[in-house]
Amino acid sequence: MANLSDTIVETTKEVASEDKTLMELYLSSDLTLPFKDRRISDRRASGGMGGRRASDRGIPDRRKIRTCDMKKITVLIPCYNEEKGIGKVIDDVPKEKLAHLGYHTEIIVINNNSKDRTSKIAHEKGIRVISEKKQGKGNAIKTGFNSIGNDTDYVVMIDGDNTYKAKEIPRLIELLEDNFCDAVIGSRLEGKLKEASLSFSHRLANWFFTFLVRRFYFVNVTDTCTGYFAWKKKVVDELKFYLKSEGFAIETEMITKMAKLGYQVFSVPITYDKREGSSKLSPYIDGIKIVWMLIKNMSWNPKKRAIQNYSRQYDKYLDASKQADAKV
Ligand SMILES: Nc1nc2c(ncn2[C@@H]2O[C@H](COP(=O)(O)OP(=O)(O)OP(=O)(O)O)[C@@H](O)[C@H]2O)c(=O)[nH]1
Ligand SMILES: [Mg+2]
Repeated sequence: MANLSDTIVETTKEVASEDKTLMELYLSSDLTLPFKDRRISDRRASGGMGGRRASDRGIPDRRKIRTCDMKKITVLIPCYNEEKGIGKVIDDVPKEKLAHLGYHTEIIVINNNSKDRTSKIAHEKGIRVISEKKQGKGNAIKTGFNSIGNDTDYVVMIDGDNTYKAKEIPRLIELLEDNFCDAVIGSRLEGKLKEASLSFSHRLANWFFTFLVRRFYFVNVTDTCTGYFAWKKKVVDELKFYLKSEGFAIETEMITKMAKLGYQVFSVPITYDKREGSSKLSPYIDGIKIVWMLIKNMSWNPKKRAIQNYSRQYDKYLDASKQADAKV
């Protein structure tokens, strides 16, 4: 220790003319500190007094993000007999990375009469599980939307079969956080398709549906049948009142109705892997429902629909008040 003190004293004298403080000396040296001083070690970690701080380099400084300042992401996972994939999807959600970026994460599994261990696995991992009795992915998503807390800022939807990679969530959120758009979809066709993940016929059908959406709805997306979405919460709050699909046409319905509602939707490339467990999709029946949804929504008018809903509610209110008057 004596040697260390001597070195410091000597060096201090040497650089006194340069007007450096003792602390700066410690910071610029590789010497081990003879005492614990968090201010000094912290400064060293961030590159010294003259160095650029993490926040200056575009990296959020975790010490500066107070818990109350954090935003919240709610991740919805619709599941029907997904015991093989659900655990992996939950584990893959990058909670720590998102916390570092300033986000809390809540995961909600929407279980639809699964006969396997889907619900048990999610419970064991401490995840909130909601049961929806009406079968179908569309029904599950609508229930999920109605279960989101008001404290949520962004909503993510991802399948439970481990085809999409939850660790890519930050890539989708970035576009929303930057206000680049209101909703983001993960594109498999412009992303990384792992071996045997998407058959040629499914790829072809996707190209065709995507062409129709781009041509007739003017949405600049590259994969309309994807199961990976992220929205600003305000979009979900409006969109949920207009959704009717019970099954796999839900994605097409959401994209086309978002376009009609005037929201900006873009795609980002994602990874798509071979599914775990068996598929619930009926290619022909669901394909026809998707095409019908595309045709039907071309004449869909959200304003007219909103007025219709409002006048229906108003009629109900008038009926109720007439009945109340009759009783008096
Ligand atoms: N809650 C609920 N989820 C469902 C239902 N049907 C499908 N899902 C879920 O929706 C997601 C997509 O279903 P998949 O069977 O993977 O359909 P797909 O991804 O279009 O087709 P594949 O390429 O074969 O995987 C999965 O997480 C399913 O568990 C349902 O009736 N209820
Ligand atoms: Mg799937």
